[in-house]
Amino acid sequence: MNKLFTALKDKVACGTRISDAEALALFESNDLLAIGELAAQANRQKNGDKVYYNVNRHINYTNLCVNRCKFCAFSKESAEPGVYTLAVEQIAEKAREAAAAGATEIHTVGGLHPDLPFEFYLQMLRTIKQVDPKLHIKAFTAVEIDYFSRLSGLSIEGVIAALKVAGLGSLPGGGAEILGQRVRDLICPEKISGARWLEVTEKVHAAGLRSNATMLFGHLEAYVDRVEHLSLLRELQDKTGGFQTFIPLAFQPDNTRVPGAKGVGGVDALKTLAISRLYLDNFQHIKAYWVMLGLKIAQTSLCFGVNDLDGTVVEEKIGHDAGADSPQAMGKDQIVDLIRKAGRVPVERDTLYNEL
Ligand code: V47
Ligand code: SF4
Repeated sequence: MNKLFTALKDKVACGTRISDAEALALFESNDLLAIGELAAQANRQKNGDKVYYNVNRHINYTNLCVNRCKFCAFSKESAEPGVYTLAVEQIAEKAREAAAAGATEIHTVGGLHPDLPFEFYLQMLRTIKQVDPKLHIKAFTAVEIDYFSRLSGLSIEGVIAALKVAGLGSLPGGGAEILGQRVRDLICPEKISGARWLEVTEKVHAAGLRSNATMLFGHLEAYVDRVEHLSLLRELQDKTGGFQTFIPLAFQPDNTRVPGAKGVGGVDALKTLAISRLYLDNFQHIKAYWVMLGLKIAQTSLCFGVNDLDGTVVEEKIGHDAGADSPQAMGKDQIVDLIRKAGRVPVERDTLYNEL
């Protein structure tokens, strides 16, 4: 075993933080099994044999978006075929179906719609809560919170306070992409900067809401951009402790406008999940989002430091519009079976990781 892995083995055993240089060396290493063994050990120390999942339902209220990120095959312009915006009653119907199917969470995000007023989003939250007050609403990325602030003239704090009163429970981790500006200028030049994403997220945590963090990988970024991204998240987590889960999202290239884009291979996906577990020592959970990874890699990642498989999802659009070949939904029994067949203990959780 070379010097890097000997040093990291000691660090993992003592719970000592790994450096940016070590994370970069791991990305450059081809010893996937050694990286995975370390990550599995780090995860075992934190989470034992448990693997979490939840019963949830995604609702994407509109695909009309003024940003038009180059990696996004979901968003449309106003006159394009396939553009849609759901009415609040249609959203309520989906929430009713979800509640009837035993969902504990509604995960709802959408495009930055040019015309909908801020009141639409408040009404949407209130309506879902009226359908079933027990449903936890995980909604809106930091990108949308920033947009609502510009739309309403309210401060970020004012937007968060109004959404909370209307029923917002927590935030998903989208919009982070790669936080470094060099890459953002290439893949999402219209989107808020990485610095702004971090600033809004800090305010979300200060308001007492938990959120997740994602990283979109496998497009035009270099390993050094991934390490910088992880470093910015680890730093903010040291400050706020408000992140629950880290979710590396494997880029799906179909119908996108990223030049030369290819899909993410299994080795890169597993390596990235494992290094995330090792580097983000202040994150309790690392999630394999099976929609973007496919079921086989998602299951295999349970041997590479992952302890969360997300949920039943039901109606996924963002990954599937970009060619994801995973199913659109999973039954609770299927998720439990995937986890058991990996020799681990499935645990249904709510959005805030209370065991159900
Ligand atoms: O921010 C867009 C990504 C995100 C593509 O917090 C793409 O629990 C791959 O954030 N290929 C939204 N990814 C999804 C998201 C999420 C998903 C599941 C769980 C949670 C959570 C959060 O999807 C966007 C963007 O980074 N995305 N296009 C694409 N072509
Ligand atoms: Fe709009 Fe989000 Fe798609 Fe970017 S990723 S184009 S902000 S919907």
